[in-house]
Amino acid sequence: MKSFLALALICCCAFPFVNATRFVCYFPNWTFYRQGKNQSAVVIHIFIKFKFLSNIDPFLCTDLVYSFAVLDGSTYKIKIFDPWVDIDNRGYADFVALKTRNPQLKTTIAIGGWTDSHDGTAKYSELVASPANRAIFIQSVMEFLQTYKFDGLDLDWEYPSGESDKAGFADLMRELRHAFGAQYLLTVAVAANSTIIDKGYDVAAMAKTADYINLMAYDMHGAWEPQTDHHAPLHKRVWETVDNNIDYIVKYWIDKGLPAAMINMGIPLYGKSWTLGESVEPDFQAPGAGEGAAGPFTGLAGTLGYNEICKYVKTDGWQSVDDPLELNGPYAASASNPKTWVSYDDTKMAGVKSQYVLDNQLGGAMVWDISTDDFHNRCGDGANPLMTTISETVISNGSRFICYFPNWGYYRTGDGKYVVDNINASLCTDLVYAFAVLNGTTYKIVEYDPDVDLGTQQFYAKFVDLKKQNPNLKTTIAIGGWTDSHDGTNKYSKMVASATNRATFVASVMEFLSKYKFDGLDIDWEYPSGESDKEGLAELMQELRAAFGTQYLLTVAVAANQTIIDQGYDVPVMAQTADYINVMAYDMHGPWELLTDHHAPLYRRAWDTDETNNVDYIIKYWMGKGLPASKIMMGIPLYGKSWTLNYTYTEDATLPAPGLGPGAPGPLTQDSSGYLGYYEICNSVKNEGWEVVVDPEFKIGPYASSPNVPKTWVGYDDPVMANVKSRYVLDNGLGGAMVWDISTDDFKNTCGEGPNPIMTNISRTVGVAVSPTTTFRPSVTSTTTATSTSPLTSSTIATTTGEDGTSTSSSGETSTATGPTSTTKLSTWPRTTTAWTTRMTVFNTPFSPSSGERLSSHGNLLLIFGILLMRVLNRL
Ligand SMILES: *[C@@H]1O[C@H](CO)[C@@H](O)[C@H](O)[C@H]1NC(C)=O
Ligand SMILES: *[C@@H]1O[C@H](CO)[C@@H](O)[C@H](O)[C@H]1NC(C)=O
Ligand SMILES: *[C@@H]1O[C@H](CO)[C@@H](O)[C@H](O)[C@H]1NC(C)=O
Ligand SMILES: *[C@@H]1O[C@H](CO)[C@@H](O)[C@H](O)[C@H]1NC(C)=O
Ligand SMILES: *[C@@H]1O[C@H](CO)[C@@H](O)[C@H](O)[C@H]1NC(C)=O
Ligand SMILES: *[C@@H]1O[C@H](CO)[C@@H](O)[C@H](O)[C@H]1NC(C)=O
Ligand SMILES: *[C@@H]1O[C@H](CO)[C@@H](O)[C@H](O)[C@H]1NC(C)=O
Ligand SMILES: *[C@@H]1O[C@H](CO)[C@@H](O)[C@H](O)[C@H]1NC(C)=O
Ligand SMILES: CC(=O)N[C@H]1CO[C@H](CO)[C@@H](O)[C@@H]1O
Repeated sequence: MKSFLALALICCCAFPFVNATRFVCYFPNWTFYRQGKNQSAVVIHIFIKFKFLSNIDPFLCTDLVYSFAVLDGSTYKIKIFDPWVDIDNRGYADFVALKTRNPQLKTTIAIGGWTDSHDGTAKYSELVASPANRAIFIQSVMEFLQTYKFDGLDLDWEYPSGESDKAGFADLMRELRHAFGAQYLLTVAVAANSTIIDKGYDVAAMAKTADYINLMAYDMHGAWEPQTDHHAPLHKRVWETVDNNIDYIVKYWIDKGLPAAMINMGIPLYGKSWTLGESVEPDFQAPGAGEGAAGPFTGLAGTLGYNEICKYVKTDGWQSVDDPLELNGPYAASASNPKTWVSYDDTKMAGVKSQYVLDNQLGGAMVWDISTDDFHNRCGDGANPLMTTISETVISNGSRFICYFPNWGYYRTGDGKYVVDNINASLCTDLVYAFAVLNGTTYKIVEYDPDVDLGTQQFYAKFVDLKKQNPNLKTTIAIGGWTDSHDGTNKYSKMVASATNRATFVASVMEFLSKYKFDGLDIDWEYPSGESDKEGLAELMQELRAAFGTQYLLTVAVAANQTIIDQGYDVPVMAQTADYINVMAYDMHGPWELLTDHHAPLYRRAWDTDETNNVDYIIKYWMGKGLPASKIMMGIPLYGKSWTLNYTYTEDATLPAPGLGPGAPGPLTQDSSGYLGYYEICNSVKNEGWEVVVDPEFKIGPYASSPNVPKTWVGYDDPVMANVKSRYVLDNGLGGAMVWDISTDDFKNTCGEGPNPIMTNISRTVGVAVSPTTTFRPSVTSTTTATSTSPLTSSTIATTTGEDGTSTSSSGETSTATGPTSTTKLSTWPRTTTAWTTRMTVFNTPFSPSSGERLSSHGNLLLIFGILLMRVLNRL
């Protein structure tokens, strides 16, 4: 218990903002048995269900709960319910094996459920009432979790009731927590009924002992009642006489002392149905005549899976009626008589509820249960449309997307000018303002450009104000950068070397963050080097963490060079103190070298003599030194590094090609020689005939070269390569992606790939920005049936056959294109060639003079000339 609490404290201090929202999904064992119409169909169906288990997207949920194991009422031990399904058919084994595909996933086992809690015995009451029974139970649970490799236990006793149950259940939870320590999750599925809560739960004890609770916020109405109603209403409706809605219950739990962050709000993937009498008009509060007929897959009267309902609505003419006020989800009614009336949550309501989870800072969402989402995509909304909506809203894969904003974009002109207003606040999770600087005399953090940061432009204020557009956004300030780190004074080394200077710095940072309302500090010292720097930075980070507590984010931008990492960073201390680390995985090659190469290669290529100089190696190097993957934000450049090639060299550019130094500055960025923003490159390709060559293996992004002499050669990442890198982030369980910097994506959509094409792809791929869904979402027709008797102003929904949704989405696509004139150019752009591999083989070992005719034909003179030129350029 102590160790658990201590661990919890460490965790909450070290990850103040990285409280990845949970999405808990129940997986029921009995789907295996669902029947088709005849015997052979049964076998086929069982087969499909097993396939279904192996087809579960292991990234959709953060926690999967296997339902159920049961309580043996004679021994008080946890017991396998159905050995044929759970063991013989590898139910448990395949389930926990999903973790091999997503190492972050938690797979737990639930005990109980309605049936086991109501087996006519009082076994749960007897269990919790006796210390001896509890001890036996806990021992059996420990063995069970270990044997079957579950990550924890979910208690689904429906429901403890009365003082003895309440006290006994609290005792059981304390004892389970003690036995589990930090090794296993302890969670509880709880009621959404205030009477039951009062009677059964010692909320204070649960708050101390559970990792989280799953609020079963559904079944609040059903065919046991005489009138139809929605079984999972989010808010109070006018006809509610007693408070019986989710919002009320969530707040009830919080008022009783359960932290909001412990609550996972249940969202049903099924509906509750009534049969209506012959002459009854479908509506809320319509007189019902018992349970609706069973569905073809779920086979249970009074209940229909979403997969059944959406099919009825889509193809069988059931009318679905939406609540325009979004107080509850829709209902649907069959065309036939007697009518079946069913209330359920659709993708829209799942989105509304997910947003409620975020707005109220709950711990997450939960669904019961994953077997009734439309996992086969029968309704054309995509596979698992409800769960995907919830997942994309509340967890987004837990990834972060860190975006650097340079304040000097203000000084660019024309289409290059980039100010705070150009930022799309919903693409990134964290925006970092570059840069503030260190005053080398006072050792205080100070603004770099007072007129732009404050003064006339008020960039700081506008920047932190972006949080109004995206309440989940973090806005931090970076200190340092290349120039400030290289001002010739060694001020960063001096600052970290002295305890007094560090204290001054930390105090100034606290004042700065509070004054300008930043959410944290990003340290961009390029680079600490040597023992004194390394120790000093480690101490500084510990002191900053102590001062920040959980109030501010502490992050560091770090090198992608093995030597520099070894010389400058105390990785274990950084892992403990930083919220996350931004790996500057670019500038790994540049025109200071004689031969062109891509500056941010993801993988080693055949000719790499240095196996360490690629992103993959460096990311793994950081991990090997003790930085958890979840704290690594992998940098992706929004710019290219360019060379000027040999003047007379008019053949196609190659990789590598002999360079004569940096390419000319870009027409809009004009930042420096050897550097081009992505929008400059895509425009050169689109409008000036630059030729693009793409690596078919995507070990690196493309390179482009100008047709004119002297040729410019530039290696860069485009949206396709950014997508490859984003998938690398996901596949390796990294914390997220980072970009340097947002002012050079094609933010004005000058190339017709959409605004911010690279950032948008990263954001959507790592799951930050929600992808537009190609849904069949029914469109509201003009036949509004707002009647005076109806408690809702309900509008009748016309159900589409799918064509409607498709045409909407494709017309949406056309409207985002830049216009008819651009079509022809677009069709020839981007220009790619497949000649890549043949060209590369010529230069397999480029550093050896004998390697290939083209290189040797340039001779040593070129190399010598290049070195001289480089020296000259380096001085400039
Ligand atoms: C029984 O199931 C088989 C296999 O799915 C199917 O081909 C056949 O039509 C079904 N028969 C009936 C009567 O539904
Ligand atoms: C809550 O549960 C109690 C006891 O089972 C029941 O009598 C009551 O009707 C429920 N309340 C609501 C609002 O459903
Ligand atoms: C900002 O990005 C989001 C996510 O991609 C997108 O939906 C939205 O349209 C963008 N906003 C603007 C103004 O481009
Ligand atoms: C550092 O701060 C001192 C005292 O405020 C000031 O006089 C000096 O100009 C600052 N130095 C720089 C480089 O800004
Ligand atoms: C890494 O940095 C060191 C020290 O600055 C430098 O000598 C070396 O060339 C760099 N390595 C690579 C692969 O860039
Ligand atoms: C990102 O780019 C990849 C590769 O071009 C593409 O397949 C994918 O659809 C894009 N993703 C998004 C969300 O735009
Ligand atoms: C999460 O990451 C996995 C792994 O690449 C991916 O397949 C999945 O689609 C992502 N999920 C979301 C919701 O973005
Ligand atoms: C450029 O390339 C040409 C043709 O390969 C070669 O003859 C010439 O020496 C090179 N120029 C320089 C400056 O190296
Ligand atoms: C505990 C529990 O409900 N388990 C289910 C597993 O599958 C069997 C077979 O259908 C069901 O009867 C059980 O209810």
